[in-house]
Amino acid sequence: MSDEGELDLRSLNDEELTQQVHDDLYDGLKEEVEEAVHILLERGWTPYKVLTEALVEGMRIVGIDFRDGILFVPEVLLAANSMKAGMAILRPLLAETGAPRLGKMVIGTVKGDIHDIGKNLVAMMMEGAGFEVINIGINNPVEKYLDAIAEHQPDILGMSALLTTTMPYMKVVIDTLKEKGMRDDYIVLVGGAPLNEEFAKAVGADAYCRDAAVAVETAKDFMKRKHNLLAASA
Ligand code: B1M
Repeated sequence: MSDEGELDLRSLNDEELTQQVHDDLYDGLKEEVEEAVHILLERGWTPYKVLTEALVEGMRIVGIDFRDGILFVPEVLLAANSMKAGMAILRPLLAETGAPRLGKMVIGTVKGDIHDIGKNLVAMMMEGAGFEVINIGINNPVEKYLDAIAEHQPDILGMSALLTTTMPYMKVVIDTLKEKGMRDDYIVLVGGAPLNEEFAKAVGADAYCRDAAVAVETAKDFMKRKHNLLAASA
C-alpha cells in the first residue's frame, strides 16, 4: 500500500497482479486494469498471455456472477469498459506480426445483440494472425452484412451472437446469401457463447468457432482449402 492507502500494483508478483486484474475488472476499475496490463507487458508477458490469463479470465468470473444475479447490468458495463480499455492497449501489439495478409474478413454481431467483447477479441486475434478485418460493430441487420460484403469483398464472413434470442438471426443472414446465390462465395464462420457445432450446421454456416484462437485456426484452414481449390481449377 502507498501512503494514500492505494495499492501499488508494481509491488505485486505476477500471480498477485493477475488476481488483482480479475478483481479490478470485476470492480470496473478501468485505470487500474490499464496500469496492470502495462506492468505485465513490461515484465515480458506476451500480449496473448495478458489477454487470456488476465483479461478474458477476469471477464469469465464477471460472467458467472452476472448469471447468478450477484452482478447487474451497470456493474457488468463498467467491467466491460475496463476490459475494452485493456484490449485497446493489446490490439496494436497483437496486430504487429508483419505477417503477409492471409485473407479478408468482415465480422459483426447480429441484429438485436450489443455484446461485442468476444467479437472484438476475434477481430484482434485475426488481425494478429495476418488477416485484414473489417469490424462492422454490433446490432447488424442483414442489410449491413450485405453492404459490407459488397464494399469489401471479403473471403470470410464472421458473425457473433451472445443471446439465445439473437443467435437464430444468423440463419436469416445465411438464407439471404443463399437466396441471392452468394452463399458459396464466402466462408461463413459463427461464434458466441450459446452456440455450438450442431447449431452452426443447422443454420448453414461453414464452422462454429468456440473461441478466438479456434476462429484463427479455422479461418486459416478454410483459406488453405480455398487456395487449393483455386489452384486445382486454374
Ligand atoms: Co449480457 N448476457 N446481456 N451483457 N453478458 C450474457 C451473454 C449472459 C450469458 C449472462 C447470463 O445471464 N449468464 C446472458 C445471455 C443469456 C442467454 O441468452 N442465454 C446475457 C443477458 C441476458 C444480457 C441482457 C439481456 C441483460 C439485460 O438487459 N437484462 C442484455 C442484452 C443486451 C443485448 O445485447 N440486446 C445484456 C447486456 C450486457 C452488457 C451490455 C451489460 C454487457 C455487454 C458489454 C459489451 O459487450 N460491450 C454484457 C456482458 C459483458 C455479458 C457477459 C457477462 C460477458 C460476455 C463477454 O464479453 N464475455 C455474458 C456472460 C457470459 O458470456 N458468460 C453475458 C467475454 C468474451 C471474451 O467471451 O463473448 O463468449 P465471448 O466471446 C468468445 C467466444 O464466444 C467466441 O470467441 C470469443 C473470444 O474467445 N466468439 C466468437 C464470440 N463471438 C465470435 C464470433 C466468431 C467466432 C468466435 O466469428 C467467427
